[in-house]
Amino acid sequence: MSRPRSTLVILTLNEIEGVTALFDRIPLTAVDECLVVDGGSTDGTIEFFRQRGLRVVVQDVRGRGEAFRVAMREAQGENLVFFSPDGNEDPADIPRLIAKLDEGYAMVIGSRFLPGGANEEDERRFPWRAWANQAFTMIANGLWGGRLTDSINGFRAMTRQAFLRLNPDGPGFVIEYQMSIRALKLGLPVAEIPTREGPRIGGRSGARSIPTGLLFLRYLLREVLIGRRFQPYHANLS
Ligand SMILES: Nc1nc2c(ncn2[C@@H]2O[C@H](COP(=O)(O)OP(=O)(O)OP(=O)(O)O)[C@@H](O)[C@H]2O)c(=O)[nH]1
Ligand SMILES: [Mg+2]
Repeated sequence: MSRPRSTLVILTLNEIEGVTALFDRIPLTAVDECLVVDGGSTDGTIEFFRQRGLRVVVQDVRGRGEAFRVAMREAQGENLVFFSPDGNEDPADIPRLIAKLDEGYAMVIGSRFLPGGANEEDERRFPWRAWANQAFTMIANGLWGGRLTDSINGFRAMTRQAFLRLNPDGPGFVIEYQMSIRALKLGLPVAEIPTREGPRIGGRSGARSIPTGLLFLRYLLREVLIGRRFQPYHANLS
């Protein structure tokens, strides 16, 4: 059985305001499959998508890290794009991420720090968060020989094969950083394209700065200690 070429994975937890504002701009026709992975919304987000005929998988275990693992099991496409409809990401960039993947990259990350990119929310409201982000990226580049500018951004696309090889097992918001680090460890071809992060549309941020920063430090140390001793995800590796 041949797989669909591309899957758009929409990640949500109580994101009804963003979803309502952005839904019509999500380029569903640019992908072959669309899957919503929801962390247990109680604000109507799940019903919103189901009413529009989209498949929604509700997580048994909460957290953004777990959402990626659900996508690893459920998404069928050869290429996967992850999109968070909270206002931070521009749906118009979805086809640009896919197009870059088609050039032969294993992973394409939306970067807020490349020329042409922007990090409006953090620059205005949380400048220290932008500095911390860049420090974590510099550390990953230094330790594993990368040239990334935004290793932690969630707006990204990757091939199914790359995703399964990275087999991210981290919790919460460290999952993207872990995937970037592992891609560098394996020497996978990773590209970035500039993306502009706009302000949150509504709802609430799930990422609290200090606990998230400490989680990053813990998982950075763990990745240093385990080196390349992480196994590809086997169940679906085909
Ligand atoms: N499936 C799923 N999605 C989640 C979960 N937690 C957060 N999300 C979604 O992931 C996206 C990013 O979460 P945010 O809380 O905005 O994190 P952030 O972008 O780092 O923080 P802000 O700067 O405040 O926007 C949003 O679309 C959330 O709805 C979860 O447990 N499961
Ligand atoms: Mg956000």
